[in-house]
Formats: sequence, C-alpha cells, structure tokens
Amino acid sequence: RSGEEVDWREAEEFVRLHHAEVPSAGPVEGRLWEIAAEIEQTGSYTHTLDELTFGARVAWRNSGRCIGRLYWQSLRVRDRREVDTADAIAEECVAHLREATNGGRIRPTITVFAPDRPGRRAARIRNDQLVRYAGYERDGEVVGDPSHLALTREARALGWEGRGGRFDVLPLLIEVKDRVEMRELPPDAILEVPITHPHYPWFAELGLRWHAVPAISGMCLEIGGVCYPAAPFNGWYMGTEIGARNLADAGRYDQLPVIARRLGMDTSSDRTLWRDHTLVELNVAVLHSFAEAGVTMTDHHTEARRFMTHLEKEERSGRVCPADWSWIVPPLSGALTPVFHRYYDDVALRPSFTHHRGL
Ligand code: HEM
Ligand code: NRG
Repeated sequence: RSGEEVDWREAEEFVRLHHAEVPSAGPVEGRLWEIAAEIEQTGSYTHTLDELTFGARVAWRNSGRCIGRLYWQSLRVRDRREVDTADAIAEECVAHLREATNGGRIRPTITVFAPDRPGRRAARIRNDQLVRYAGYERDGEVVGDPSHLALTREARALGWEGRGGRFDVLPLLIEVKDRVEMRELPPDAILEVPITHPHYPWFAELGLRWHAVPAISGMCLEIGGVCYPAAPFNGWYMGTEIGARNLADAGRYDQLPVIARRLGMDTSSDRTLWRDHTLVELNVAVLHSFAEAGVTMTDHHTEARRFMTHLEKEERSGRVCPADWSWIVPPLSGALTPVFHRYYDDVALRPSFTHHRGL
C-alpha cells in the first residue's frame, strides 16, 4: 500500500483501541481530531512514541503463528523512524543485533524505520532475517542453506564474494529508492552457537552451528493504516525451529541421514523409525548447545505451556487470541504438548505483521 493515503477508518480504529487499553493516554477525541487534520493535509499521520510502542506490541500479540506471545508486553521498541539511508539502516540493524543479543541473554526487540508515505515508498530490507546463511549451487548439489539460494544469487550479482562455506552469513540487501544497496554485517555482531551433543563427542565433528538470534526483517508492521516496511524484530529461538526444521528438513540442511549413520541406526526401512530417533538426538543437541553457550532458547514443552497461560490471560482480558494451529503445534512431538489438543480462532486482527506483497 505504499504511496497510498492512510485509510481514516484504520487510523481511528487503532487510536480508539490504544486509548481504550491504555487509559493514561487520556481522552481519545483530541487525538482523533489531530490525526484527521494531518491525514487531510498530508495523506498520512505520525504516531506518537506511545502509539508506536503499543502498536508494535499488539502486532506481536495478534500474530496467530507465534507460540511465544506470553511476554508481548515486554517488547523493546527502538524508534528509528528518522533513519532512511542504506548506511544508517545497516548501522542500526547492527546495533539492534548487539542490543538484542545482549551477550546471550536475548531481549525481544523491534527497530522501526521510516514508514511508507503517499508517493514515497520507504526503504525495505530484502533479507527475510538479518542473519541468514548463504546457499550455493554447485554441480547440482547445494552447499549451505537451500532456502537462501535466490538471496545469495542476488548478493553475488551485486558483487558479494561468498566463501562457498556451509554457514556464510549473507550481507544485508537494502532497497532504497529503486536501488539495492549491500552492506556486510560485522562478524562480532553475530553470535553463533556450535552444535554439540551431551553424550556423543563426535557430534561436534559434523561442523553444525546456528545463529543465536532470529531477527525477522522481511515483514511489514502495519499500525493504524500506516505501513512500516522495514521493522526487524526478534525474540529467541525455540529449539525445534533449528533442530526439527532448519538442520533436519530434506530441503534445508538435511542432516538426519548423516547423523543416523554416525549413531549406527538401521536405515534400511522407514519402520525402524531411524529418522524419528535421530531427530530427537539432534534436538537434544541443539538445546544442550545453546544452554552450554549461555544463549537464551526455549523448548517446545515449556513454550507450549506458556502459550496455554497466554490464552487464558487473553481470555480473561476479554480478547480473542488469534492462533493458527498448523504453526502453533511444534514440528516434533506435537501431541505431547497441550497446544495440540484443541482448536483456535484464527481471526485477522490489526495492528499486524504481514509479509511483503511482491516488490
Ligand atoms: C512465528 C516463537 C518472539 C512474531 C514464530 C514461530 C515460533 C515463534 C516457534 C513459528 C516459526 C516457524 O514455524 O517458522 C517465538 C519465541 C519468541 C518469539 C520463542 C520469544 C520471545 C516474537 C516476537 C515477535 C514475533 C518478539 C514480534 C514482535 C512472530 C511472527 C511469526 C512468528 C510474526 C510468524 C512469522 C511468519 O509468518 O513467517 N514465533 N517468537 N515473535 N513470531 Fe514469534
Ligand atoms: N523459524 C524461523 C524463525 C521464525 C520466527 N521464530 C522466532 N521468532 N522465534 C527460523 O529462523 O528458524 N522470534 O521473533 O523469536
């Protein structure tokens, strides 16, 4: 919706929500008049810092795919709306990573850059997360993360020279005014965890690792009709995201056959459940490694219980809590967690995080 005027009804709905939930914001009427006048004059309006903070937190609360929402009120909001050049955006992304990583005690954080305005499209970050590993295609084989073949190709077309390794961190690709600018992340801003296993010393020889902070940078933050296309946010990882998907999926790092061989599993038939057994060992390794490195990580049992608490709290507050069963249920031992054994409303509420539509 870049370049379009703000829809007054969306602005009004948001500001009324803010004032209803935050009584200290005072009476809503004056603020509504202000916003109406600003939209009339400029086609858009400027959120106060309180509105921006509340809007970002509620966008998290409304994310039906996120199991980690119990602490939605603790989101740290970095207001960088004045920042709009590639250099300054890259610098602030680096600062975000450092502050959010916090030496391993990860802090849920969002950095909000300039919003789209009528006739003026704001900058966007093309990477879907700030930290992503390159994927290279060589003689029909993929080295690295197959999910990022396209992003890697794009970076190379812009002159990036990947080292051809399995875990090369990609540069940021920042779109500013129809140009794509590339900025390298300094290695000391990226905390990574080598994967080891509590009982199998050979596990370290697999050379697996993962970054500490999942910082989603490819989604748009929509508040009261205003779109913030560059608003990277992070929490911490749930072990299964890495252990049951990133390192395990056949279309990602595909490590189950390799690990099963080292474990001496009988892989001659699906029915030996060698994949299932191996998947558990890989997930044990991921949780163990992050704990050993002093990096915040949650497990799916704990997080599912917290999510049930979150649902109860939301219900008591008289709100519906949107949730998408297929994303909430963990990809390992689903039915062992309480979130499996019920259904959810998956209503679309705003403010929200949305995936960018095309370019
Ligand atoms: C998705 C956990 C913090 C917004 C998810 C998923 C998990 C998760 C497991 C599903 C990912 C997948 O299957 O690929 C957590 C945990 C957090 C956390 C443990 C720790 C604090 C946050 C924060 C925000 C957020 C701080 C935003 C401010 C989202 C959104 C999605 C999501 C928008 C859907 C992403 C998509 O559509 O691709 N989260 N999350 N989460 N989370 Fe969270
Ligand atoms: N599965 C993705 C990350 C998606 C979001 N997960 C979080 N978000 N934990 C991956 O990189 O594996 N968060 O904001 O903490």
